[in-house]
Amino acid sequence: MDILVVDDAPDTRLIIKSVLKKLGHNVTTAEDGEEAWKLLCSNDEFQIVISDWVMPNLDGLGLCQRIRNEPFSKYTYIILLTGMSGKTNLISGIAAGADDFATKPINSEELEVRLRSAKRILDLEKTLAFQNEELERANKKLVTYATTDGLTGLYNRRAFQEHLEETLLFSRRANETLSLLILDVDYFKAYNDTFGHVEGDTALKIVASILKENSRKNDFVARFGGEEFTVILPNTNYNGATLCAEVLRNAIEKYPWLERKVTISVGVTTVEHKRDRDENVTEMYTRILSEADQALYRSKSTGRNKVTH
Ligand code: GH3
Ligand code: MG
Ligand code: MG
Ligand code: MG
Repeated sequence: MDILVVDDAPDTRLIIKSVLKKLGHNVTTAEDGEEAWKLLCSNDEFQIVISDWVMPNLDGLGLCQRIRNEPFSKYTYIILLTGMSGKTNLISGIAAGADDFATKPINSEELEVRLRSAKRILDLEKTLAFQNEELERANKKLVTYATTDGLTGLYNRRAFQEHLEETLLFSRRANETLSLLILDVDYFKAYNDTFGHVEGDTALKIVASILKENSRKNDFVARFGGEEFTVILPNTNYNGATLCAEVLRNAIEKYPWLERKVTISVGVTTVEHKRDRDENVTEMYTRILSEADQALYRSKSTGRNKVTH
């Protein structure tokens, strides 16, 4: 193990160092708490600190407190050395964050067993840290699964709703304009009926990737369900949103479709937040979605493959 020995008495440092070396540890020494602290801050290898209590500049208690107040990524096990064996000392040592105590003069057998006990704690800590990392990785994966559409890899409806609600609240607070597009593939039932569901799925994947490729970095593209997609356009007004929608509609129309040309109809709605409405976020979400849906319906009923506000 990598051990930092802190003592202002040179002979004590030497004795402890030679005992620890014999036990097979890597040892670094410091003359007082300040020097030890500098070493700890510049090197995260030290697993154990064996520190004298009474030292000039920064004493053992002060060093303990500093170590415990600093969120080092790994746990530092602290053994305080003391010549005094009064109970008040133990209490203030533990209160400052010490894990164990050893009395001077140093007895090598005592030090050896105390280090073995330290190793048990450090091993346990390492296992816990590893398990924590695993858990974090698993959680990230779960979040991805829960927010991703399995077919297209776009965000799913759940992620869309969450993001739209957040964006609506943010834009209302910041008094920013925001637009929403709903896009629906035209006559897709017929496409499926003619070419089958597998070809239909492929077409949906292509539509999804065209939407993604032709959107800006901050636009939020999702599969709302079936052959319907949504795009949240933050900080975008009526003209900007119409332009974006037209780019998407055009890109899909121009794609070199093999079987049959696929087109989409788009409904656009823009939220100005001009008057301060007393809607809660769910009401806002429902209203915006229904406005975009009505616009989509107008696109459909006036010929399809078009963008309507
Ligand atoms: P419109 O132009 O009015 O939108 O006509 P449409 O045929 O697209 O509308 P409709 O809602 O009647 O049909 C949607 C079709 O989309 C029905 C369904 O078979 C198909 N569909 C929905 N989800 C999927 C999917 O995940 N894969 C495939 N292959 N087809 C899907
Ligand atoms: Mg001392
Ligand atoms: Mg539909
Ligand atoms: Mg459709």
